[in-house]
Amino acid sequence: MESKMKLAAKLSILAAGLLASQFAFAANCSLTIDSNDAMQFSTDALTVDASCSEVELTLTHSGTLPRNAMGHNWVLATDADAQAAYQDGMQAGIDNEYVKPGDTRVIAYTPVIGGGESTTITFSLDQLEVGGKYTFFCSFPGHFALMKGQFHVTDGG
Ligand SMILES: [Cu+2]
Repeated sequence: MESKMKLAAKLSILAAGLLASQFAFAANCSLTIDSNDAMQFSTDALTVDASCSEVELTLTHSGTLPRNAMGHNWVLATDADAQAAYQDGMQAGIDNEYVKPGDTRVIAYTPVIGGGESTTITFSLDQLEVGGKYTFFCSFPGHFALMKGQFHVTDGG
């Protein structure tokens, strides 16, 4: 009798865990990407579901170099706009997080962080289309060549 109850309790915990993980998986609205002292992002592709009302993105920097030497940010633009937004961002300087103030080509961006730091932003997918061509990149001067990737919006529903 006692063991049956224990089993039932275990099963219900397992079921709750499965439900929670399936829910989190279905709505892929939370992203984490790491950066390092070797001028690299941890991935070259990120995917979110179009049903996300907001995307939460966390950028971490697992290196040790300071923000002004090996700082990284995460900037999102269309493939077509990315290069120009990067060029203008570099010019804007670190005080502007290497993003031109008011740049409408920039869909979302994080501040520039140094080694050991992390930053989290949330942004809406209102401006983005399923299957659109989007590039994420770091706009720290000289980093664009190595630090970029594709951002996909999928219709998982
Ligand atoms: Cu960088």
